[in-house]
Amino acid sequence: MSESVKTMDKILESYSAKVMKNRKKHMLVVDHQEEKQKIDANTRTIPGIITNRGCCYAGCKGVVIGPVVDMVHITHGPIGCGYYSWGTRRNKGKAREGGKNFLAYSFNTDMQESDIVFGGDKKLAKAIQEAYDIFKPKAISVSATCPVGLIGDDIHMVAKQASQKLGIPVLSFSCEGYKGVSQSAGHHIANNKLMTDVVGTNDDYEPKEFSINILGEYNIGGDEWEITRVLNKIGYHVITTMTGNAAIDEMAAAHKADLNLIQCHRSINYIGDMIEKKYGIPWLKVNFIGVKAFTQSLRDMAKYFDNPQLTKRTEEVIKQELGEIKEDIAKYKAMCDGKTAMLFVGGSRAHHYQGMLKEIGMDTILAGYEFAHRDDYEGRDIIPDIKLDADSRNIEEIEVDQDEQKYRLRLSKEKYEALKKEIPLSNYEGMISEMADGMIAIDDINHYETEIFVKVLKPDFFGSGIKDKYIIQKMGVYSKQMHSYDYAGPYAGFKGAVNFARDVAAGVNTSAWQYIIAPWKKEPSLAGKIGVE
Ligand code: CFM
Ligand code: HCA
Repeated sequence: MSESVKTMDKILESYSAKVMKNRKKHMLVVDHQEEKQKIDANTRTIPGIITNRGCCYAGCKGVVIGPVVDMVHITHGPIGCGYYSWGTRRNKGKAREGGKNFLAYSFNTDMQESDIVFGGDKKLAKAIQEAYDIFKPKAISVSATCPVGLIGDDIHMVAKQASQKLGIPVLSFSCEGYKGVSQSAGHHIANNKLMTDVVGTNDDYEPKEFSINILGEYNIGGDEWEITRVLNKIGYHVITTMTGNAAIDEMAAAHKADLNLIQCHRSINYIGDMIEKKYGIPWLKVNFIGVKAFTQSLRDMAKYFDNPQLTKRTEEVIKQELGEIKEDIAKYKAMCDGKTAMLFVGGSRAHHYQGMLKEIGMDTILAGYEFAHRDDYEGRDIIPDIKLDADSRNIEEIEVDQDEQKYRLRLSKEKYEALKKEIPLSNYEGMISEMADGMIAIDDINHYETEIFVKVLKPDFFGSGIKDKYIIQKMGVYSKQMHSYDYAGPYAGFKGAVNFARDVAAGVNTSAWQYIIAPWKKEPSLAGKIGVE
């Protein structure tokens, strides 16, 4: 029996029968001989277990809506949630020419006891007005935290009235933290509102050739800037990125694109599906992390557009960019070769970084997600198998509006079906398909399981979040926050790959880890050596 299987069994045996039954379904050892491996995901964490998950408000305000630069984002609730979702994610943004960027601000209604008792809607209306008077934003968002749902403030009515009075969109989100089982419910809530109230509202935009949107990319540490640098060089026109460094008018013109790219499937697949259904624009699953994956994604895009100049330019740019980074990657590979990694991140990075690690010679022996759904592990074709719940895709209500004159429908049904066989068009294979046999896939890992796996399987690198990073480092294993990249980045694209390789090479090779056990615990103290003890 492999060490991985033994460790999994050891962990499960230490649980009570009920917990064991639950956790057993959330972990597996990859075996591609088995026809279709199933893993439980997107279910409630067992109370008492120390999870790395966040909440619905974090997924809606913190993740999807928060990065839009020219909107004022108001958190309606007591101050804590607004404060702790302020700045830590490192989603960067710049003002457009003549425009504004409010990312450095934290706007909150700071509800007090009296607001909880007598209602907070008047305070919210005042806050919206005040924010408008001072900042004159193009749009405002209002995100509800737990107590707002409990006392029943009608934030949607307040937002509607404010929008009519001020003449700007005021988007309200009932994303109370307790909804759903994780951040995931918040992604869905944010996606739905962006689709109903923003996408499709800017018809003035005149799309250029090769127009695309990048969905599920949040410009953490500047990733989006490195990706668009390369895409622009090839000749693409990015109408909007959702929502890293996004601007409201650009998102409103998303329906004018030829193709949607989906980087993080988990947080934005709803918009990808809804745009496809409503406007007939397909989406392509891409991966911008790692040289090979980025190169492959660029080639898949060229296949979609099927234009000789674009294809030629794609190859030229790839060649040129590879030439510039080849030596650096080889240098860092030599420092990392043969080392092992574990990855536990939100809902997509545990997959995206495996290829990058492999390029520097590191195998990922365990990988998992905090809040992904089964399709992110097993692939989209398992969908009919999933019990639909409030937190699942729901595109039935979307009106179909496929006017070929108005929108840029590029593909006939036949071409679409033919392309689907060659590239991941409106399809995602999931993380497990790319993991090697014998590796562990684990959902919603808890701190106890993390400790055991790290102690027994001794990885050289652990890609983690803030909640687990220091526990892992205290065990003598280099741990990097894959959410915020600690203080570094960008890590996406060609130049990002070099940054990542350099940081990992430094982290796994530092001599710091040998001092985790104090030297005097391993060898006699100086006093002992000279015989005075
Ligand atoms: Fe998507 Fe993200 Fe992720 Fe995510 Fe997140 Fe994030 Fe993440 Mo933190 S949207 S699922 S909800 S790639 S904030 S930028 S790093 S957990 S793996
Ligand atoms: C969130 C945001 C987060 C948290 C990161 C972490 C991020 O889900 O609330 O736990 O280290 O990327 O900032 O995922």
